[in-house]
Amino acid sequence: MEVESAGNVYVADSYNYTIRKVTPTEEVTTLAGSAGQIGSADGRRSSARFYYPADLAVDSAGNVYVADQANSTIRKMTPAGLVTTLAGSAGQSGSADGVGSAARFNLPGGVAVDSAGNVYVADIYNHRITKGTPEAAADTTPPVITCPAPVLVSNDGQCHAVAVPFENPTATDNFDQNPTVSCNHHSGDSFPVGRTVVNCTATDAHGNSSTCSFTVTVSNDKSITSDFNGTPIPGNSTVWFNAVIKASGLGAINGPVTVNIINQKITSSNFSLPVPDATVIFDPNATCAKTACDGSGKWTTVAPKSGLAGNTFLSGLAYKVSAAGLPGGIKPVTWSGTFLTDTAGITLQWKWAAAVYNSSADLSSCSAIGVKAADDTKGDCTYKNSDAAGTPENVKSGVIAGARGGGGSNYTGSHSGTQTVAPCATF
Ligand SMILES: [Ca+2]
Repeated sequence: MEVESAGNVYVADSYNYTIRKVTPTEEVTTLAGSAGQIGSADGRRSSARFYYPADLAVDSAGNVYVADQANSTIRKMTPAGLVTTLAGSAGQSGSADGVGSAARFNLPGGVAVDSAGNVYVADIYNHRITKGTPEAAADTTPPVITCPAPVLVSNDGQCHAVAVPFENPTATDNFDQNPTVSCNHHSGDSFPVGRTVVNCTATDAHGNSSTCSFTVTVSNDKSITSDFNGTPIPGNSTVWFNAVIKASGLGAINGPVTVNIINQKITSSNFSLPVPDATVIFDPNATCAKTACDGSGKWTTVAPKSGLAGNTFLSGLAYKVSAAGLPGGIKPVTWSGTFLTDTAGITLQWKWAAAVYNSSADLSSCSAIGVKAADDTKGDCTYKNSDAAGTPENVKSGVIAGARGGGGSNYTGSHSGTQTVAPCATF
């Protein structure tokens, strides 16, 4: 029972399972619940149900807090008569602390509220007093948002954009049953060939938010299939896969031209190797060619835009062979990827090779192996020799026969057939 400032008396009518009010003129009304009807339903006025409401408290705004004892929950009724379950879960007794429905009580018998809106519960069978902070202040927890897995769709071999449907992210929240979710791209939007990052945000009713992102890749894969090794490849050796390009059409374009290859894979019946993205920048201000890789294994090569003889290194991958080695006669082996450029009008002559390095040669760090960036005997910034673009100069003494190489001075292996590629000008 509680007397509020206006003189109204609020009563938890335990055995009628109702909340009642007595005015100063002794008029008695039932505020919520229905006499004789046991339950735990939230709802307005008589549609709400209680199960032995043992005690109540009224805050300065007129909200009524109820220790709904046999439900082991704390209920809240607004001045408009809407009853919700503030804390606990009906029929689930326990002693867990938590927010909202995650908290547990064991037959709570008393409730009080202070001027700050903190709710105190006498949790009798747990022999303790529990404090709950006000809802708005309590929810500082952002929603949990889950983005879909990366989306990969293939177009029809052309460079136009395609509509890509995807599963929307899902979000849950400690208080808000339906946090809003929005993304900077929508399912069914048109996506260009290439990789687009979709950023999404979930926001709860109190303004807490969290983000996730995923990628939508529209591929336009080109591939080159080649024979591979005639003889077995020894265990613990490394296969150095390397690819080169020669660009044409650069002279008609002002400024630098960038080429990217994404969605690269090297596949065969014996292995399926994802290859990090790679970039080549043909820079009118570059006087020599050089390449470097980052921690993810992505190669970036900068080469002069004109005057370079031969090929330019594009991409490489060191594949450490297991102790069991690889059998002879693996074929075919296919290298595929999607070519992109920032400048329309160029074409690329693309080919790949693979050489084997013995178990003593360490190719595990791409930044340590010293890859030659250009065929040109003078055009590489570091290696003024006749080695082919893609030679791992710092480990080349370890080359042995195998894959597409015969050992000796064939540090890259012999090249596959050449494919002419018109990259999609989509970035
Ligand atoms: Ca929240």
